[in-house]
Amino acid sequence: MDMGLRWYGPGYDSVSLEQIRQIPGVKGVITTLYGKQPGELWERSEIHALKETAKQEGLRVLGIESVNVSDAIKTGGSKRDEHLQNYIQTLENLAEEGIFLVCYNFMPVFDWTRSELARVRPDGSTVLAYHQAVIDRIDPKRMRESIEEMSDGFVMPGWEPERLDRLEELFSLYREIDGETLFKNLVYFLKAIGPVCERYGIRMGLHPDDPAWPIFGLPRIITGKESILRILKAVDRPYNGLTFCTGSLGSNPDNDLTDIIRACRGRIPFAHVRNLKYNSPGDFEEAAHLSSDGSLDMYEIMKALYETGFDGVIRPDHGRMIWGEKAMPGYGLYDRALGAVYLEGLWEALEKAGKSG
Ligand code: DNO
Repeated sequence: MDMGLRWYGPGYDSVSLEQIRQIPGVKGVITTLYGKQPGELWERSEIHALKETAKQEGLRVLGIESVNVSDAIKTGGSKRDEHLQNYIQTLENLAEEGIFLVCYNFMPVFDWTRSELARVRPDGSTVLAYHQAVIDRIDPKRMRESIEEMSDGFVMPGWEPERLDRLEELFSLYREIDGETLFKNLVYFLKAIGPVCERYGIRMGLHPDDPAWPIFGLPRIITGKESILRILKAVDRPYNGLTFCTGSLGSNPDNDLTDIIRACRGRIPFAHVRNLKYNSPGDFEEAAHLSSDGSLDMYEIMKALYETGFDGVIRPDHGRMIWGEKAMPGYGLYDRALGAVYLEGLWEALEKAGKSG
C-alpha cells in the first residue's frame, strides 16, 4: 500500500510539496495537469515536467486524479472518437513516464456535489456538507453563483469556472441521455482504452458518483454494489477497476462498504478513505477521519482492504478546515495530514496482527 496526498499543482494549491513530504509515510502525490480540458491530449513533455516537479521534492507521482472524460465520450457525441484517441495517447504517454494509475468519473454535468462548503461543527472546525432540501431548491444552471459564494475564491476540482459557464449547454447535451445510454457509453469507453491499458499495465479507477444517487434530474450510474459489479463484469478485465471512495459510496447509508470492498477483491487499485456523519435522511456532513467522529468504521474499512490483498494507493480524502487554515474546501493540509497518519496507524496494526496471526 502506498499512501499519497492529492496535490493540485503549482499555482493551484495552497499546500506545498515540501509540506506534503513532511507528512510521515506519504510517498507521493496524486495529481493532474490542471488547466487541461477533458478531451485534450496530454503531451509527454508536460507529464514529464509534472513528474520532475514532484521528484525535486523527493515525491513520486503515484497516480493521476483525474484524466477527465469529455462530455462527447460520456454522451456519445460527434467528437467521441477524436477524444478517445487523445485519451488513449494520454494513457500511453503517462505509462511511458512510469505512471500507471488513473482515476476518472462518469458523472454527467456535475462532479461531486455539496450544498455547503463550510458547515461549522461543534468543535469550531468547518466541513463540507450535503442537505437534500437545499439542493432541491437550487437552480442547477445558476450553480456558478452558489459555488462562487460558497468556495471563498478557491476553484474546486470538477467545478472549474469554464465548466460552470457552460451549464446550459451541458444540460442540453444530456437531455436524451438516460442511465442505460450512459452505461453503454462507459462500456464503449472502457473497451476502447482496453488495449493500451493492457499493453502497459495501466489500472483505471472509476470514481463512484457523489452523492450516490441521481441529482438535478441527471442520471448517475455508479452508486452501489450492484451498479459497480455490473460495470466490472461488463468489461471483466483487471484494468477496469474502481476508485473505492468511502465518502461517496458512504453517502448512502444503505451501502455496506466492507461488503463492496470484498465483492470487488482485486479490482480496487485506488482508495479514498474518509469519514462522514449522517444527521438525518438526505443530510450528512464530513467529519475527521477518526471512526468515532463520524458514522463510518475506518478500522473495518481498512481491514477489508487489507484482507482482500489491497496493493494500490490510498489517500486521505476531504479534510475539515482546522487551526485557522485557509485552503480549498476539503483540501487543506492539516486535517488530511492527520487523516493520512491515522490511516497508516490502522494499516500498521493490521499488518502486524496479520504477521503474528
Ligand atoms: C472530490 C473528488 C472528485 C474526484 C473525481 C474523480 O473531491 O473526489 O472530484 O476527484 O470525481 O474523477
